[in-house]
Amino acid sequence: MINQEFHQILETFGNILELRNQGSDKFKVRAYRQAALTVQNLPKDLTEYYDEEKKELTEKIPGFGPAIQAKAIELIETGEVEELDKLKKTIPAGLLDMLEIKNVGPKKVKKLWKELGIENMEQLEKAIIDGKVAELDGLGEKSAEKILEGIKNFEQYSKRTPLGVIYTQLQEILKSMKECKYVEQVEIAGSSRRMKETIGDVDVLATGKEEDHEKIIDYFMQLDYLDGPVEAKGETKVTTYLKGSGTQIDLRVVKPDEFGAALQYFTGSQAHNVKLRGLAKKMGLKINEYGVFKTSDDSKVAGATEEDVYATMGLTYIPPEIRQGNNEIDVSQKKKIPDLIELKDIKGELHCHSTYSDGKHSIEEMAKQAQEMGYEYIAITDHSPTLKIANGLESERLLEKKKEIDELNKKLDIRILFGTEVDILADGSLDYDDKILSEFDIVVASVHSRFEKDNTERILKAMQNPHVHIIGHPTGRLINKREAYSLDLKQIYQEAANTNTILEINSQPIRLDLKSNYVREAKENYGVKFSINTDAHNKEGLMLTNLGIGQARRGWLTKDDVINTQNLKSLLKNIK
Ligand code: DGT
Ligand code: CA
Ligand code: CA
Ligand code: ZN
Repeated sequence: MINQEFHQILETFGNILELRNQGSDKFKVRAYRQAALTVQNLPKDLTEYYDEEKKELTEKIPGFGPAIQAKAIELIETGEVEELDKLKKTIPAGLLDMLEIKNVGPKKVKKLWKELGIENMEQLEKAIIDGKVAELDGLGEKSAEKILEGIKNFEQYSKRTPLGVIYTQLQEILKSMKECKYVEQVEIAGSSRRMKETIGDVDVLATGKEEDHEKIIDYFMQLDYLDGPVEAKGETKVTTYLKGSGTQIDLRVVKPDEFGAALQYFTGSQAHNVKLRGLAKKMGLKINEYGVFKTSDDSKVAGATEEDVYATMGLTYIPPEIRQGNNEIDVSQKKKIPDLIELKDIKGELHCHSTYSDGKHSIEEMAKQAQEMGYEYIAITDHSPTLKIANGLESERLLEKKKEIDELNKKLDIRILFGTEVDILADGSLDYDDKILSEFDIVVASVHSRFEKDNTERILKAMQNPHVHIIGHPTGRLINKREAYSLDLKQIYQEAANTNTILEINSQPIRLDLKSNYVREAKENYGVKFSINTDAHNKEGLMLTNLGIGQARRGWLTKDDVINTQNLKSLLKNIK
């Protein structure tokens, strides 16, 4: 985390200096940018370079002059860089926000600021609508429109938190709430329960005796994971914020005989609830957060459990992840809801990194972690050489790695597969030749460059290579950061099916790529198979699989659709 933080700090230094542009700053700007890039690609955590006794960095990091070195040490020791706060005060605060807009860099911000006096996003939006931005030299109608689109995206994104960022915290909250003696039942509802990839706010629902409701609210309020102002506190509801992300969190306390109905209602999605209400109406029923009632005499027919709520409407249970307002209600009426995949079905990991490329832990440490998690196998898929920034492997080191794996396999109770994440190059060829590729047990092929281009041909060609088993993070999107590159998905699905190439569901919180609606289409219309991978760069990262499982369930996948639910023997037999 600290590398990312320092990267951001150095970027901001560079950006502010460029915006102020006082002649002599030019070289400093470049130095900060270079250093920012270096930090992002360091093979180890910055803290690991720090000698606590000598109060200095133990290794010389390329591009770190004395000034940047000092800032790194200050960040490690104090958690902040004081000079940055001072520097920030020298420009209007809104300028840095404007840099967050897609397609807007320091040059544009500076122009907008100097020539039109624009100091924040609201002023920028207004100036675009007024046509002033389009008139600027070097901008024009088209780029003004692009910026406006970027502002809209920024606003939409910046309010939502990636689920993975708060997922563990939510599990902790749930656990603590269950320990409260006044709480009879508690669940996280809303989009978090549906495992949506980003969360607007978190909805917690609890029940207990009516006289205990306020005590439950008070207990919740003193939990360690909450922070910030209390927006509203009533007898049955409180609104506050999560520590860290600042995401809003609501707790509602309801009566025990209404818990199921409330859980159903507040789990949503809204679109699902609308369809459910429509069905209820047709059946002479009325459904709301208090229960299911007969329209004729208002008598209550369900409410205590979610299962009852669905059953009174002639429905089998619908898992939260697929309550999206598609056809899940029809399918449930026909009793055809599939047995969705669960975390316990996963038998191994097929995409992760070790210290042989940009991972933090050794092959042995990664393997032991996987073993502890009950896995049967783990493929260590380090980067190929092209991705120099991530310390890709040259062929001598491959032999070394292979040997290390062979040795470890003799002594460990988990099978380590010799793998690679090979770069798909610009022309769709791969970064290792076929001879080398044939040596690997598992080959994941991924795009790590040319995100602005259409990458259909490139990926099709990679899938046609007989040695490629899996396409890693197929669309390249980064939630809140980067759109997917352009792809003709239908062609990709078709070719994946034709060539028996697996598409990855990458569990990284900001990737979750392939996303769930694509997953469902690829499965149902093309028969594509998937692998749920973590792309872990340290051993803790191996535990992100539950996020990928969430995406897979949202995409209606069962155990049979996912290759790493198979035991090692059938896995090796069934991959191409
Ligand atoms: P979010 O918070 O934007 O990530 O998404 P949700 O789904 O958690 O939405 P939220 O927090 O506004 O409401 C939680 C659930 O409560 C929602 O999924 C369905 C239900 N709900 C809330 N307001 C309405 C409403 O006006 N109509 C209907 N039908 N359901 C609602
Ligand atoms: Ca919510
Ligand atoms: Ca809410
Ligand atoms: Zn990777």
